[in-house]
Amino acid sequence: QASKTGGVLTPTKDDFQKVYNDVAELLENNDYDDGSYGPVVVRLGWHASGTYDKDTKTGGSNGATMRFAPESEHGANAGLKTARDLLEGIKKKHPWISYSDLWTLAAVAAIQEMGGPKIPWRPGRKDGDVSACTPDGRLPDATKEQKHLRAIFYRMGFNDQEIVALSGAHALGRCHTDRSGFDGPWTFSPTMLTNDYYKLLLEEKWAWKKWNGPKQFEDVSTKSLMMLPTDMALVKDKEFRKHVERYAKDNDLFFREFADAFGRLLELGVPFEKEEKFVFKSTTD
Ligand code: DDH
Repeated sequence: QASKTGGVLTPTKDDFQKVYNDVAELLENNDYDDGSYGPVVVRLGWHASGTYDKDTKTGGSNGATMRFAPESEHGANAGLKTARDLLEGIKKKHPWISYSDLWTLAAVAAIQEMGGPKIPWRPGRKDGDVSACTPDGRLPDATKEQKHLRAIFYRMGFNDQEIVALSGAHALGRCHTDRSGFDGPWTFSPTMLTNDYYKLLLEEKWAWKKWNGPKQFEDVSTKSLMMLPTDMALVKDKEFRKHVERYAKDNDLFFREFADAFGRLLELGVPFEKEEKFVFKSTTD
């Protein structure tokens, strides 16, 4: 047991599995959004990690600096307090885990519990202080297109295929007018990870939504789904589109390549001491 013995803390895989189980229990069966906190918890893990800059080796999930202003106040992080507050109860119950390990483990739990692939995960992140907050502007701007996507994700060390794989997370969740200003879900099953995002990108007709909000697309047939300009860039750009087509055809391939890229995202910039990764049991296993 990590927490009860005192002295040297060496949490075991079982200790982390208990954290996983507690997160899993919190996610579903509630009135929040589409009935799950899963999507916003995934987004927390992504925004904590996606600030990484490989050249300066700054940012990334190590530190959990989104706990502090100014990072907590960055426009891209609007709404993520919901996820941070939700996980506060887990931190109280398992005080030995760092926030940075907890947020990334919770994102893994959310992906797995929403029907996604196993994401091998390892502990070792340490919480930092306000001085490690990253400057605003490291996360993608949804109003932009392929050139911007490449600048942002190449800075983290990802390639075109990984950019497309990671973007498939938009099968999950929705945009909120009081957070990003955009509105609506990308798919008809926003609490299940599937390759529907790619299928819809290719198969639906998309047109600019006529409204007073920021420029976004809506599907012509039901007008109930949305795409951001950055999402549409994945089918406009020839190199990106190749991978959209690969994933639309093959969900297993999407799951494998998503798991690789998402697992790496959560590890960017973390000076791990151990190689061993844990694969957590899902509640449905
Ligand atoms: Fe995203 N995302 N994301 N996204 N994202 C939003 C919601 C969610 C962009 C913009 C937005 C990734 C990539 C990009 C999730 C996961 C991931 C919203 C809406 C915007 C805007 C926020 C709101 O109003 O609540 C842009 C731009 C990009 C890009 O250029 C590539 C990636 C890589 C991931 C990931 O997890 C790997 C998830 C999940 C959500 C749904 C959140 C929710 O509350 O629901």
